[in-house]
Amino acid sequence: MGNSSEFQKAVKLVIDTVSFDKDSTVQVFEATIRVLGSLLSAHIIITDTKQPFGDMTIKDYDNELLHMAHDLAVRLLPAFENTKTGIPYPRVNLKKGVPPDSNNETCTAGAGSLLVEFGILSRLLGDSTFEWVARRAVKALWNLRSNNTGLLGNVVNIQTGHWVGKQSGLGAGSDSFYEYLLKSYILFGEREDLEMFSDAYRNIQNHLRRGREACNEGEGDPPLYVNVNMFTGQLMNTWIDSLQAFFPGLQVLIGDVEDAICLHAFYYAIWKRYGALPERYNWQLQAPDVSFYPLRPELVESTYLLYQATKNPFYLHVGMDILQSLEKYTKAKCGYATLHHVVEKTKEDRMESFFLSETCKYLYLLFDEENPLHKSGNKYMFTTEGHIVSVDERFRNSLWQDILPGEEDSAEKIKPHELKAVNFSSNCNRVPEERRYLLPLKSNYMRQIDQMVGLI
Ligand code: DMJ
Repeated sequence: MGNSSEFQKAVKLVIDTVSFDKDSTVQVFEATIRVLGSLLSAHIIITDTKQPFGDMTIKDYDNELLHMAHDLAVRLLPAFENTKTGIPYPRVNLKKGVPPDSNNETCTAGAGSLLVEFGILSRLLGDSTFEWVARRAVKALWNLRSNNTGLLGNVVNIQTGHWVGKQSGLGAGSDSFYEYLLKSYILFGEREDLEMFSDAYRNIQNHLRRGREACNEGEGDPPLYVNVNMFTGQLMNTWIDSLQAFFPGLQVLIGDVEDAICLHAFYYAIWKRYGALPERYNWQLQAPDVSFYPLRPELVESTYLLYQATKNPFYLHVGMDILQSLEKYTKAKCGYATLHHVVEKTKEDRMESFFLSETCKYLYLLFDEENPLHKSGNKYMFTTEGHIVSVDERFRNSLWQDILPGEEDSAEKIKPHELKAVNFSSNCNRVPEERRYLLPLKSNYMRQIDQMVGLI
């Protein structure tokens, strides 16, 4: 937001007051994406003399945030020990390690989306440990995919490698696993990450996507990505969850903008109906299955990325609509509140940190056309928690190839300038100028979607 003095104040406050030496049991995934990610992001900005955000210097800065990130990551490491598969435990006590009564079951997203933060940390410190354990977890999960469909389930036993949750979908338990395969590739240029992502994307299209072929130019059936059994590809239920609304944003990053437009429109129709996204929406019953809305960012995130890709003012309209419903239904005396029930509009005394780091940030950036971020080309990428990290030579050390397991040829590493196929910060170049304004709005198509969600 260009507010250097507040940034400097906040960094100082964190350095002076935060300690991870606490007898506290945390979720490895949440601590990584929320805490480790924000420390690394701020450190990267502070130490980059060429960053475009104004005066971000911290007087006498001595890499304190990096040291804190290191300290936290070391406290998370016990989660990766004593697991037969290499897939980490879901929780760890910051002082005592894995609790004795710890659960052996974890979700795919929780265990398999640590690579961006752990990889950055490793490459900044020159210590491969963190990337090594995170990468081992991704590969272990990947190797457990079904021979038949190539899909992964949503819950796995970390000792036996047995799938406890056989549901394959794009929402809770799976979402960021896919996101981080692509984002790890963008950051580190390791070809195996792109290969896994491409395979996964193909399997998603083959087994999860319903609706007639393409939705080109707003014709055809709206796409719906359903939850299926990972081994058979059979439909498991008739709901989609609000976390899945991140997927159009990911599709923008890989250039599948037209499918992204169609899927986003479906979620927007649900938002229009309730002024929020219910946690689960049953597309058969046209009603919420789970009715709360904890101020999640996914729809705004996709809206922002689609606006960057198309520059179609429709997305400003969507953003305004979302902003107005947040103001109307969730504003509370000291912040914004989780909606306990999207129909009754009752509130809970709870505001998740992702409301600030993602929901508000993406809304702000959507309308801030002149933000330096938008003028820096492909230099920055968002982590799954909305923290910005630079796509940087620093993270592409070719020596790394010798240290990481299973890598043979350092010549295989992809250089940043080869990343043309993945124009990650915005894919506007992929949509021809003259079509940008036309893309999202075919009224018969929108009507079809409105009907599907019971709006009309
Ligand atoms: C965020 O914490 C992250 O985006 C995560 O990957 C899943 N979704 C939540 C917010 O809904």
